[in-house]
Amino acid sequence: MKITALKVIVCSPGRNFVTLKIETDEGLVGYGDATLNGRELAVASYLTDHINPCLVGRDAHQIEDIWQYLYRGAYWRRGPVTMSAIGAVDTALWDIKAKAANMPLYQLLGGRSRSRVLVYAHANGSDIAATVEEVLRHQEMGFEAIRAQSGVPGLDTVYGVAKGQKLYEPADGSLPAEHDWNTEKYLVHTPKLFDAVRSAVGPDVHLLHDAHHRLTPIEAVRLGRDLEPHRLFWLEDATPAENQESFRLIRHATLTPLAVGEVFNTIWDCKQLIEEQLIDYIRTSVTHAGGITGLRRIADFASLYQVRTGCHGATDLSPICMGAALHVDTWVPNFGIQEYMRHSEVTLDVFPHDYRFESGYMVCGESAGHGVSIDEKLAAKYPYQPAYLPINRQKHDGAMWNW
Ligand code: CS2
Ligand code: MG
Repeated sequence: MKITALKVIVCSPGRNFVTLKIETDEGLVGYGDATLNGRELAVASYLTDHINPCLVGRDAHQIEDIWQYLYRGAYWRRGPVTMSAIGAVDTALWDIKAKAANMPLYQLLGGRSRSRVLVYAHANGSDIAATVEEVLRHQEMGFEAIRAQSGVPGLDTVYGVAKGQKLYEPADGSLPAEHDWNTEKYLVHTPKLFDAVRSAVGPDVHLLHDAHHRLTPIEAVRLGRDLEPHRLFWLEDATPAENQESFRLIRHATLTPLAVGEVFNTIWDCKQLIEEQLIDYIRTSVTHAGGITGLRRIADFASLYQVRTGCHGATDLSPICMGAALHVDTWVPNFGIQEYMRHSEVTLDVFPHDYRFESGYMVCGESAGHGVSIDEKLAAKYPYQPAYLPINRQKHDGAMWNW
């Protein structure tokens, strides 16, 4: 089966997405997500200008060879732009192969390991009371796992907290917004947040929190210890993970489970974290980790060390990524949990999908492939809008910090 055409669709139904469509001479079409929040056009160009011309005429069934060709052939390996482009090609080719086999993608990976996929929701609020209310609302909706993020007294805007009633969207400016940050205020406030949340929801709800790379290792130990009484499901991105060794301090000083990886794009970013069991969950996504092929390698490696998957599933990954992730989640033996930030209606209209939410769990569809496509006509009504992620500066001296 030959690849006959590759098309990059950049659209903005509620937020920016980059989609790759691959067509074949047997009439089968596959879709991949190539969205990299705040750098969308870099990936769109990497595909259009550098990858797509090399793939026309190749055998669409040769998924692994094409992955190796794109990974090794670039010479300049790895990185979020390269691996998101490879991820989109790979996801589209797996979609095509599953359609050719006339089976849902999870069957091609090895069949069903679970009847449904545990997901976690995002609950956020401007203060503790508002966040508790949101957590209770999500508990009411049937979620068994809920991430709580709240505003921090003394700071105007912090990661994870929506402005007003809107769905939280971090990329909110045509240039990067500059937010104040103060770690001390955050470290004093967050344990109080979870005191209130845990007493409100009781002992059975899985609670999660994302430190979003903003702590040093010793600060992460302090937060991990302060949160131990609340038995979190995980504390995410406790510290930036370029130096994987830095997790030794956190791991050996606190019982709070650790999750890392949404910004990783190859197995090398997390090899030490996994083989030294410095983390409990690996967060890499289908889109950013080189597709189904890349994610499957990481998941299999993680399974050797009792590290479980916890795929990134923010709204800045498209429904195509969510659909593909749910098929991986349905198959993967060392599954942990799937992030599920519900896309807006306008996004879901542009990406017809067959997955569904059922009181705290997601179920992937049974149609051939990963079950998600794009309505190109409707997508064309939502042209790309430049949007950047914010940055943090330390409140007391204005120095750059991690957002
Ligand atoms: C966050 C992400 O969902 C999460 O865990 O870390 O929403 C992240 O902030 C965005 O994907 C950045 O674009
Ligand atoms: Mg995160």
